Amino acid sequence: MIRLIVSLSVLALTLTAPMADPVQNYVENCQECHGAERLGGLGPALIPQTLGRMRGPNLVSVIRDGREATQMPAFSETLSSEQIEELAVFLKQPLADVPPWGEVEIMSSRVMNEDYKSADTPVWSSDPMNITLAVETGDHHVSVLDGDTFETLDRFETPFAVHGGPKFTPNGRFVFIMSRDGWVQKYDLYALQEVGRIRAGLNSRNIAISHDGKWLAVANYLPNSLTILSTDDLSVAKVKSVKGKDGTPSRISAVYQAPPRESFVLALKDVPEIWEVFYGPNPPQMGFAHDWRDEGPVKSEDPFPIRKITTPDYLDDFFFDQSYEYVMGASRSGEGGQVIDLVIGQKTADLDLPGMPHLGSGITWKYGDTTVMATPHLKDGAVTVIDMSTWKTIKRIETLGPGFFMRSHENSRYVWVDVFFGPNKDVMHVIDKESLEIVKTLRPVEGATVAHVEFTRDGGHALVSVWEDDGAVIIYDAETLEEVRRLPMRKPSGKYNVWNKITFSEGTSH
Ligand code: DHE
Repeated sequence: MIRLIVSLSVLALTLTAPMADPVQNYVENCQECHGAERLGGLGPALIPQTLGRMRGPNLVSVIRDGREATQMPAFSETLSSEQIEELAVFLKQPLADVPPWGEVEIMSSRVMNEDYKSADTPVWSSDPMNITLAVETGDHHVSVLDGDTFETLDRFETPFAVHGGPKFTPNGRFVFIMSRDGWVQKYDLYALQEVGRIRAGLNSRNIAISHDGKWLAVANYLPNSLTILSTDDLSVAKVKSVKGKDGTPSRISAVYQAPPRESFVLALKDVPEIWEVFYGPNPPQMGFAHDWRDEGPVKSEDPFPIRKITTPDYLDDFFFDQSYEYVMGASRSGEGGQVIDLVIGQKTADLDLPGMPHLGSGITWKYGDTTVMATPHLKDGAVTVIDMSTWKTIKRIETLGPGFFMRSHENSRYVWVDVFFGPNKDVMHVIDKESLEIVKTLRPVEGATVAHVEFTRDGGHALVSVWEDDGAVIIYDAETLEEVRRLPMRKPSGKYNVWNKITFSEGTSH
């Protein structure tokens, strides 16, 4: 209790008294790398939107001890523990003003690699369709793996704190990678070189690439905008400020591509709406029942017209059926879900999805004469399996704790799901697609977080991350479930196989 009162009074003092000390300490020690407005520079942005997500070592210890393998030094010799605590409190304060981040600012952030030399054919001899990327968040790199030999073809530096799946051009040659600070990096897998990067937002959620590979949509929290980039040269094609039908500004929960509709579909975080942003030549002729309402009819001068659909609840994340007509959305409350029919622009079913489903990592497979969708839950030790023809839950598979990611492959009879949270974070369940039973529980490194799976192109091997700083990617035989090889890596997170991604394998999230 006494501790609580002391902390509250420290907090009150820090918030009410002018923050001369932490502000001054910021200017003297941090500003050079993290920017005058805490929006990043050489180092990442230091704002609550980014720091709130900070996992692992907390802010105070990073300031005190520095961050290994980065240019972040330790300040324990320069600042007292009290000053470090105060600085951490200051950094968690929201910015008083969010600076404009429109086309001009975005374009001026663009840095193209002057040494980049395009290669029309790969400079390596591996199967281009079996290249697999492993994101290493420990030191902000990506390893480019040959999916047959598991040799590393390249290991390149990414912007700080990559989040979400990288997106490949349809031919698998270029890949786009996004960081939480809104940087988008373009990398040429043939030439094994970075092409360039641009800061499309100040704090971003994820990216989606159009089915023709021409456009990249960047969903931002800060500012409330959707940035559309040309994939060719990363130039800005459009910045759309995001406001609901009634003018309420909103963050974007996530954006995904809907190839047959030639659109990007996004859910809004602060307004109960789904948006569809068309990039095709003449969307009204696609035969959809458009609900342009306050956007008015499609204007030919706007190459990216928006359709706004009101939803019964806010959507935090969502998933498409194979036809891309239906959107399965998770409600913010985490207590259920809804199915929105994009053709008629209305909710058509409710989903029994308690426990905060993580729909972004949902997958589908054929099950008898129907198709099922399965999703892990961030707050429940279960995987829910839903029949996509009736939208009914056909099974809840109990797991050893809440999970983040799941994966399968057309050629595999198994589904892999992790247990990301809690005492069993070191296990990976393997579920039989037919019996819907857990058939094996792997515990490759006792006590280490084990998460996220990706398959090789043929589904023959499954790559699993040991999500620790001195971690590894473990390669399993996907049939015998035996370990084949271990590749040491720095806190590997997601892995992404070119073929599985560009063909929209039903076993992978899109
Ligand atoms: Fe993610 C994908 C949202 C926290 C690692 N995460 C996604 C996607 C969304 C999302 C919408 C799909 C984007 C895509 O691929 O285009 N993530 C959220 C959250 O709302 C949440 C819960 C809170 C937040 O911090 O924003 C969250 N995510 C995390 C983490 O804490 C993880 C484990 C570590 C990290 O890097 O921040 C994490 N998310 C990932 C990864 C993917 C991802 C590795 C890509 C998975 C894939 O296989 O495609």
